Amino acid sequence: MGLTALLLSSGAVAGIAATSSASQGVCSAPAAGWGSGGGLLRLGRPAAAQPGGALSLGNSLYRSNSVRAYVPMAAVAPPAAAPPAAAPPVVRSSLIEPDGGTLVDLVVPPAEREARRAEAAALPRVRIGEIDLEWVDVIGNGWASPLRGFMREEEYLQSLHFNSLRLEDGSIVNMSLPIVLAIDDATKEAIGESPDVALAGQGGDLVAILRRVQIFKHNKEERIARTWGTTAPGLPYVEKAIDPAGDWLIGGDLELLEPIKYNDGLDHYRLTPAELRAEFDRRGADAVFAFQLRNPVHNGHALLMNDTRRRLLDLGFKNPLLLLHPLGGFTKPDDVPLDVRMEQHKKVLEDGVLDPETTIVAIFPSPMHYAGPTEVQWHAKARINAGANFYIVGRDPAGMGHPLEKRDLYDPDHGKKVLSMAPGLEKLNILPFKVAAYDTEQGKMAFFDPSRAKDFLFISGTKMRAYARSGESPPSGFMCPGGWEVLVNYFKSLQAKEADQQPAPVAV
Ligand SMILES: *[C@@H]1O[C@H](CO)[C@@H](O)[C@H](O)[C@H]1NC(C)=O
Ligand SMILES: CC(=O)N[C@H]1CO[C@H](CO)[C@@H](O)[C@@H]1O
Repeated sequence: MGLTALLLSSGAVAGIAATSSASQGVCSAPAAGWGSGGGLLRLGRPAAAQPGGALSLGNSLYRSNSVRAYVPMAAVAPPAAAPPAAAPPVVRSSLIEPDGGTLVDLVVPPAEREARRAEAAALPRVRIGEIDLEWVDVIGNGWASPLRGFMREEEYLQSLHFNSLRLEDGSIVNMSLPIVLAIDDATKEAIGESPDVALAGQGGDLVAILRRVQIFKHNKEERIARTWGTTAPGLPYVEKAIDPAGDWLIGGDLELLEPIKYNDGLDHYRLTPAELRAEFDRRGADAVFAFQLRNPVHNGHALLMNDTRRRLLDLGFKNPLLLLHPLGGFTKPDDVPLDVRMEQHKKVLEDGVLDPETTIVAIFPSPMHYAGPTEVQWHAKARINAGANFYIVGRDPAGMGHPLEKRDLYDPDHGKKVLSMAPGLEKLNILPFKVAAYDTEQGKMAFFDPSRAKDFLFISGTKMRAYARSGESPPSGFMCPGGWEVLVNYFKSLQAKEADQQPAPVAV
């Protein structure tokens, strides 16, 4: 194991969150001891899992913000040289092992599909919702490895209470979010004593078989309180997927009758963990740094991602690749929708803000919980399974504004602190990472310089919306013109929709 968390802070990442939380756009001073000026870049022992790699990065902590702090690291031996171009491609075991050692793949092989479908047709049927289907995709393709189905009670309790699962061999893997399927009384009744059930989509189409099922009580309040740390009304996932759900949970082993397709024109972006691993190998990556996001990419993000790559090169890696990994499942209604974000990301690559040669854009199919530090562990864990060995974490990952009060639901620094303290990660080096914001002096996104704080502008998602609505452009250099145009069109279409929804004046 060796996932390395690249811990970034406020600025660029904060500046894009499309929420209206109280501290949006404010550059909060980082807690003492965590480097002055921003976030932390944490580097692990990346070459350990690599054949022939002799890179040892040591265990000391670098908490100073000085660039010199990480210079000694460049002195260590570089990773094993890549094979000459003419040599046949080396089959790698990959950069980092999936949790539990093997990548889970629960899609029935094509030759067996017909028989399995016929079997499914005769089983009691559970109608699943859109978010459940996203979880079927997530589990089926191994994002949640070693989980092989919706959680039974034992797994549910471990996830809820320990944020992890103990495997048969005694080893422990993270699982900070319970992945469960709820059913109502009538469905429970219909299943009766059947050991297996079929899962059907909203249109009645058979999707999967759930085997050796176990049905147990769905204590919603307890689940919500333990996952979110609050039962305040207005939590988006709770309102969408838990409040309306049944009072029972059904766990079991999943078998997908075929790969899930969304048919939204974006399926080519939905690379499975196995496909991503193959792509990293094909491109000869010797490090992969994942960036989870659910917002448009601005130049501050690009600056951080470029800088991360440069640091990895400085450390001796020859071909670090960026996995730009937008979340594609459920998001709250005021987030920018997936199709618009993908269009925007495409423009960012076309406009050369990120280098297409060293960037892979793919969709992470998980639904969003907005459960802050609890959820960020899930986001990191899933990327281990996809083969990323570096993980970038910014300010307030997976957080949102408090639904009732004018403050963030979670301390914006807790996500990165929790990741940096996750058991098993303590033998890592911590490197400072600076904050990026719009530098009005230079007229571009730049690393924040506290000595001339007044020159820096933090552009929040809310501010972006305001620019787009008023037809005003953000300062040039904030986002590439192609990417900005995509957003303007989206925000304008929203405005038009809202205008349509205004109640028509009633004649008296
Ligand atoms: C990031 O790197 C690419 C490729 O080297 C470059 O074209 C682009 O301008 C850089 N972006 C930023 C924001 O620095
Ligand atoms: C990313 C992360 O938090 N990984 C940890 C998951 O849990 C195991 C077992 O506690 C740790 O070894 C990992 O470091």
